[in-house]
Amino acid sequence: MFRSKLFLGALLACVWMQAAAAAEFDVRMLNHGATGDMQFDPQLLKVSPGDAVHFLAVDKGHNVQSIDGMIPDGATAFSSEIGQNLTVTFTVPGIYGYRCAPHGMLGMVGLVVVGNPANEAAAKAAAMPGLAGRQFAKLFEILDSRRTAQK
Ligand SMILES: [Cu+2]
Repeated sequence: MFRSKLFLGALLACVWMQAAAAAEFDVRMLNHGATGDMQFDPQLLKVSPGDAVHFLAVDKGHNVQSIDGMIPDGATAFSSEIGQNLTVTFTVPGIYGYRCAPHGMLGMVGLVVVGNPANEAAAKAAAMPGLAGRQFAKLFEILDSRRTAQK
């Protein structure tokens, strides 16, 4: 009896710690970003499974939506209304590519990396063409360079 109570206590402590450890991040939708017009800020964000990301419609006329083939298996696609905030809690590890529907083709895209990006090759292959594809290529390069720097 004592042992089962101890076990339950330990279990509850774990659940509580996980809840407490979940972090929150902001990604802003902007008309004028740090390196150009129509950008998410930050464009590349690394989080841990269970963390929440608030996509904030700071400037109107934008939205955020995941791109088919650029999210891990088992993850739920997400999409916001134009000009609305959206909070996404990322539970499934992997890379998530997303875009603004009106401006994705102009390069208004971004990546959220949740824990281990096991679907990186698939996400790269599914990236959009044109300016969006070039932007994604840049973000994947930054991701690579950070990984190299950590070694
Ligand atoms: Cu936009």
